[in-house]
Amino acid sequence: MNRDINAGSSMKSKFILSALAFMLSTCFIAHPVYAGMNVTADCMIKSGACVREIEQEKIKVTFDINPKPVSPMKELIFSVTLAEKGSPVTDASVIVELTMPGMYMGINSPALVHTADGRYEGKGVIQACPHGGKIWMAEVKLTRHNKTVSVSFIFEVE
Ligand SMILES: [Cu+2]
Repeated sequence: MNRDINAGSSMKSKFILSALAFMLSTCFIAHPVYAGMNVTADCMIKSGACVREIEQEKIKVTFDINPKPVSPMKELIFSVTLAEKGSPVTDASVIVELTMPGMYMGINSPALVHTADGRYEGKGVIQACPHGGKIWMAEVKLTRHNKTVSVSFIFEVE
């Protein structure tokens, strides 16, 4: 009789232990899994601005985010400097569309305004990712003479 009770309670505690282990493992394993999690940054924003050229338009786009390190839930200044054959482009409308590769994080498109010499600036905030993702894409869209062209920068937040 006594023996049976002991066997029963040890079975029960084994079950509780394995349930706990399962819960812990899903917690650690499931957390970073989302489509797009293997996308890697092509713009090392922590080391400085990134430069890319829009080939058809021959426009050089210099993109930066400050202050560094770039962290979520902090006010950030997005800046874009445009040059066409070495001359500043001062007549563009510029927005930065912020998205996470493979995850819908809402719409976040700070508008930038021209400050001087082809430099456009705007304030924005990068949301905290509920899945722990740190890779974001900034699509810089510039409109000039009723034509919109864009270039993307993939970067990592701290
Ligand atoms: Cu996310």
